[in-house]
Amino acid sequence: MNHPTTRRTFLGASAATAAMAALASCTNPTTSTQPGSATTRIMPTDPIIAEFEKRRPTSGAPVAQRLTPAPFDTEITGKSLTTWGYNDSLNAPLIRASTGDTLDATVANRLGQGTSVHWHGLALRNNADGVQGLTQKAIAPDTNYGYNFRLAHPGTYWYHSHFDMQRERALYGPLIIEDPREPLAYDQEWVVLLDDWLDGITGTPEEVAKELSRGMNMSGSSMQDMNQGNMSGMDGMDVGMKHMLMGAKSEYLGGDAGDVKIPVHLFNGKAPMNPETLESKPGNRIRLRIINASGDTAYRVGVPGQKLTLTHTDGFPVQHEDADAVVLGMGERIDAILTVRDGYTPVLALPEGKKGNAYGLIRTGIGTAPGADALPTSLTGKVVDGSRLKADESVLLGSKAPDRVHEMRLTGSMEKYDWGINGQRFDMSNPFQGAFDLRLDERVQVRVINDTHMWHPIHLHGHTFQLAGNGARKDTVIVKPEQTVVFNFDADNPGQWLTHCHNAYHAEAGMMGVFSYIK
Ligand SMILES: [Cu+2]
Repeated sequence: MNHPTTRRTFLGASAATAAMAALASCTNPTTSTQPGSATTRIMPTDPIIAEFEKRRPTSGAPVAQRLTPAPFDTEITGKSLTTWGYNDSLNAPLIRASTGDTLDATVANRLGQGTSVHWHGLALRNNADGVQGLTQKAIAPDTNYGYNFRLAHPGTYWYHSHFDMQRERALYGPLIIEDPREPLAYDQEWVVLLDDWLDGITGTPEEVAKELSRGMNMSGSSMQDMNQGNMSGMDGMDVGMKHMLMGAKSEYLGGDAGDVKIPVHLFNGKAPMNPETLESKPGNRIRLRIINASGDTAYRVGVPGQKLTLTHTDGFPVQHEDADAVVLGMGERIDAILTVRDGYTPVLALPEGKKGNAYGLIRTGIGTAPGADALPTSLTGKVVDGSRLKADESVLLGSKAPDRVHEMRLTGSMEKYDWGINGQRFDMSNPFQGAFDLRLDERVQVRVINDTHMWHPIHLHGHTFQLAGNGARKDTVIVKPEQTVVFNFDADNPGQWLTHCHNAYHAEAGMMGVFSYIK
């Protein structure tokens, strides 16, 4: 056991303690000094955060939203279960605003444990970023917490809990920021959230994370469990591996596709036996806003026999590109235009390297709805993901030599399940160890080097970087095994910003770090 405390820091009761420790520096609100160094960090409570907020565009219009995270009863594939969600639903409220509006969200925590809400993809004020332990203390049970911040950029975003494994239940929802000067022409919109679901069906996310943390080797705690008979009824290589998925292969992702056995995939909270249906008319142009909210599954999304015109990734416009299918890693978003044909049109999401599907149907009034079994099991032809698209001219960063270059090596293995960054597993009680320091107004280049045998969707909070070579502006990017992805961003949003793999189980295991503005 290399880091016996790492998991404890993330899980359960000790999380609040870790949050307190990390925010202890807030007694001196503007500085956090590492032992043995004179580094002064711009903390979320620094007055500069409010100063920068005033510079953001404002419409003066508030958008109020109450979110109540709580347990609720629901049904998935005919099975009754209790899970956690916002406002008692698998479909959390769709928050819709315009650029420049101020989001005024009240979170009424009824979970019986701490929580926080992260607004994924937004370049927002640091103290509203929702990372308990880094930008705020956890919201205590039975208390309310207010998030209030300006929405600076239009696009397709989402929000989710950033506390332990809570996002792996239904604690996530869409956040759409309209552009008052929208250049894209379309008749209808369909916001699509995809999720890999297991809670209450094969186990709980915490049970899965616990099992995976033991790694693939049959030593240590797995062997102890066997000796104690905890794994009775299982045999052979399945011993201790109720949830770990072996041999999930995706050529597109460069090998191993995922770690977890997923019993059902959801399209807007609906399993394939009862798909969501959108009413439309032939010839309508539908803007699909597709969000991968899953924990361990990349989805290949397409409409069999039709092309999608890809227009945005992670909220930002790209040079339009037609494709037969698009792959989304966890946390990624794609906007696409689809022209509706007569009859039923399935929007199909196939989990890379895994069984099953998720889909929704567009209906124009004639024909018969296809069943889940009648849909194709593959989507081929031209297949792309956001990392292969080019930024629209309007959002190019502009060429500038980097002031600072950071190397971010992705490390770890399935054998030990010791996912980390630069060989270190993140510890929220010591968040600045190994931090990527940067200063305001710098052009920062990040070289993400995947030293592992698995792909990772790497996410940066508070910024939208640009992939090298005039690539797309993104906040989450697929990095394949042994691949190096280079991106640049402008350090224009002071504070402390998490970066992490958006595989929930990899992040939990320690593949996280901090981009830390220093003075
Ligand atoms: Cu990962």
